[in-house]
Amino acid sequence: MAEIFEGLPKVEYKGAQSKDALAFKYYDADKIVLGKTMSEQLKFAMAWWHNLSATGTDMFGPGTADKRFGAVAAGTMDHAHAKVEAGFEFMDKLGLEYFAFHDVDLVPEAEDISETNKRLDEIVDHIAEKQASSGKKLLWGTANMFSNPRYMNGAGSSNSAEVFCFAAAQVKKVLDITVKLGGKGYTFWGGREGYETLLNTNVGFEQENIAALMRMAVEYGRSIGFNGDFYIEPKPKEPMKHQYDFDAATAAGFLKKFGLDKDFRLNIEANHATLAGHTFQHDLRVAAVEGLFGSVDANQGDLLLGWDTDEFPFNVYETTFAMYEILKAGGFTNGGLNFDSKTRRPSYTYEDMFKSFILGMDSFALGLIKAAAIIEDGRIDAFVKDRYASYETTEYGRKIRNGSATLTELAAVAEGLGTPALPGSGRQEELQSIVNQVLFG
Ligand SMILES: [Mn+2]
Repeated sequence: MAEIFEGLPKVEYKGAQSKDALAFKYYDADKIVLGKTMSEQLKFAMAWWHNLSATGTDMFGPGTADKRFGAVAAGTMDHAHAKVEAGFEFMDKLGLEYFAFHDVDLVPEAEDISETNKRLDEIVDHIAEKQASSGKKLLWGTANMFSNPRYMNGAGSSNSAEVFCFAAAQVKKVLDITVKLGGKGYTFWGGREGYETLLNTNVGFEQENIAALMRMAVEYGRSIGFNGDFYIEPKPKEPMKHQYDFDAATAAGFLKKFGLDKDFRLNIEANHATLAGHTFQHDLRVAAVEGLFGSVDANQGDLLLGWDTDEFPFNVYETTFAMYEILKAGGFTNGGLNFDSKTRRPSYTYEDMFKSFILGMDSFALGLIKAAAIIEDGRIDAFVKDRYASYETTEYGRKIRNGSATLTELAAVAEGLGTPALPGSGRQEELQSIVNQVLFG
């Protein structure tokens, strides 16, 4: 197969002083940070949809990028094969070890699902061959259950049992593919699992049905040898007015209510967290606290806009705080950092695809280096520990923690304390200064 990204090099680490636009300044794959290589800590993945399929189409105009990759026409099986060749050449040149896809990113959908599945079998054989020769791995697979008009009211949450069956068929097929390609994750992003108006919606019924679909996915997946994690990817809105997987806390409650929390974890997307009115860091922390931290869709939004812009990560404060949370959660096991990010519409060249990933990977590499430095510095962790010290240094504090305290005895303690001391300064500004000192030296 001819080289597709002709003239674009294998991207190398050249260090922070380099002015080579096609080199990494911070991502040094084999460098050890907190006991693991950067590539092990970061586990970068390429999203098939944005990188190989998206052309910049928006509701105001057609695409600007030509992503036929040498195929005569887009939307053909020739094009599907060309995307496989392009994807593996791209991953090789960028040093990406993982990829992720939806079923319909891989092949054009046919009228009949049996025909779509035949097309998938053909392309999955091609991907498997490329994996065997390159060692690239599938981070996770997912079924697109939001684009086809049949999913206008959702998939698991659809009012139509017929549509539910199509959703089941797609989930089953993608689980088969995920197992065949050795994937360690299967993601549910509930694109249209929500509602436009409560006037036509039975919320409890729809949530039970979503859980039923997920339970069937777990049963089927485990029966065919899928031993990875299932993920819910929270998002509060868009395309629906309200989506059931609103944020990490809502998704955690849902998983625990329906007994799915043993098999499911959360795939936290930066721009979805911010749409929910949280920071990226907040949703990562909630996932970790719930014991559900799994994987990350890496991108960044524009806080001045009310929709999901899926930009390549650029803000190093954000990547630092994200990596701080990820390291504190124990790092990735089956999950990784999937770039659910797309070039801006005017950045339409192959070179822009490379530079986008260089930006995203360097931003997260820098975030990893700085988060490790904050942890090694130790002042912030020490302050947080000390802030709760009264629960260790007093008997009543210890009893509150171990669950043996009563209101009566604590009321007696309060009476004995007279005028209580204030709880100690939060020292937010001091801590923020420490962060700046670590980031900028
Ligand atoms: Mn997004």
